[in-house]
This record gives sequence, C-alpha cells and structure tokens, in this order.
Amino acid sequence: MDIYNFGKELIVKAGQFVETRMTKEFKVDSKSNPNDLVTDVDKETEQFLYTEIQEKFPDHRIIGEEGHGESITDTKGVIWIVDPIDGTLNFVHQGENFAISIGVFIDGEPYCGLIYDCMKRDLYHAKYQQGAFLNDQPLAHAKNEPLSKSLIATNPKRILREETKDSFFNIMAASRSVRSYGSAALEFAMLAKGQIAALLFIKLHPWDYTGGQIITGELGYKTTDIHGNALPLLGTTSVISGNPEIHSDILEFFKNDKTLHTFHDDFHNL
Ligand code: 2AM
Ligand code: CA
Repeated sequence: MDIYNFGKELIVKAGQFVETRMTKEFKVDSKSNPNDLVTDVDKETEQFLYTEIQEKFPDHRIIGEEGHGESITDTKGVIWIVDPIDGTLNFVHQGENFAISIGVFIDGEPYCGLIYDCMKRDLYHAKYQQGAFLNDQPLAHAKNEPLSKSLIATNPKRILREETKDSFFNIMAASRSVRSYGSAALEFAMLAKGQIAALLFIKLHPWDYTGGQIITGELGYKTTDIHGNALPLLGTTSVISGNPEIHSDILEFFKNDKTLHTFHDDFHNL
C-alpha cells in the first residue's frame, strides 16, 4: 500500500481511537499558558499515529505537536507532520469541532495532506497534483472574490495584542465579515469547501497548517506568511491563505505596515 492510502486508513483509525477514548475519563493539563491545553487523548493519539507509522515505514520520520521529532532539523526523506487533535480547546469544551491533521513531505516537497473531522466522519484528502477530495467527492477549484465580498477566519484572541490589533482590524473592516472556529485545520477544510475565502494567523506551527495547505493548494488557494514567503516545515510562522485575489488583497494591506513587520519578525526570531 502506498503512503497516501496508508495515511487515509491511518487517520480514520486514529479518529476511531479518539472517539472511543474520549468517552472515558482523561486528564487535562496546560502547556505554555493556562489556556494552552493538552489532554491524555492528544498524547495517546499522537503515540498511536507514531507507532503505526514506524511499524509500517521504519525509515520515515514524524514531527508531532505533542513532542515527537523535536530534534529534527532537516527535511530529508519522508516526514509526517501530525497534529493528533487540532482544536484542543474545542475538544475539551465542546466535544466536537476538532480534527486530526497530517501533512506528508518527501525531501521537503509536499506529498499528501489529510484532515479528519472524526465527529462528522469527514475526511479531506489530497495527493500532490492529483486534486483534493472530501470523502469520495472532488472539491471545487478556488473562485476569485475580493476581500469586500468575503468571509474571513482568524483567531480574535491572538490578534488582539497591541502590536497587531490595528493591522488585523483594517483587514476585518474591509471584509464582508469575520469568523473564528478554533481549529486551523478545520478552517482550512472550510476554505477547501469554499465556505470561507481566507484564513489569517499571526502564529501557527507546521502541524496546524501543512495538511490544510496541501489540500487547499490542490484547489488553487495560495498560502504564505504575511510577507508572501513560502511557509517552513520546521519552526513557527504567520499564515495567510486564500483564493489568489483575496490573498493578494491581504498582502497588499500588510505591505507597508512596518509596525506589524517588525513585531512579526521579532516574534518568529527571523
Ligand atoms: P491546537 O488546538 O492544536 O493547539 C486556534 O485558533 C488554532 O490555533 C488551533 O489550530 C490551535 O491548535 C492553534 N493554537 C493553539 N495554541 C496555540 C499556540 N500557543 N501557538 C500557536 N497556535 C496555537
Ligand atoms: Ca493539537
């Protein structure tokens, strides 16, 4: 079985694991701050993914949100970038609206992207240059719409800091309206379905965006950082994703925003 088909089966199995495990008691801890949560289910699901991938493909490497692959510093060979639960706050507070996210890269080049909304049993998947699908249905190509006619998604709490709030306010004011769903992976899934036209994040990790970037990339959506640069596979970055027209509209807003650029580059230690 090839990596893509193995990945599709694996992510659904991991979803079944989450669904079963969440019905039993689990511990909730905080990480970088009291609102940055991790549960036993996040850790056990990452371990499940890790063990299954290692068993099938011993030479593949795995980077996960909950600690796997922390020492990886190059992108040679096959790398699986996994988020066992994207939207942990939704998982804890709502018991839904979270997803498992996987991006697979070969020598740093995209190979396939997978996002599984296990509570809805919706699998979003794409193999590089072979189209993107929701379950068995092909997803439609991106339509160009300007910011003024678009719904955009962002995380209000993260952009409300002093250094970024004005820049993001200007974009929000220029859009039709703003949504926030609490899972970057599911917001990429909504972009893939054409339900929102753009996503804006000041800071994400590769496990939050690689699956979604590959899937939406197949449909003609563009994803870069606020400068218009390609996103890294290691480290943190800002993320602007959308149809080509809105992506360029948003970068235009940021172009001469020196305050934002300075804050951003310090924030990501560039
Ligand atoms: P997570 O649930 O896997 O942690 C919410 O807007 C999105 O931001 C989610 O995809 C969430 O991923 C991510 N997120 C949560 N905490 C974060 C942090 N400290 N830094 C960057 N992204 C974060
Ligand atoms: Ca996570």
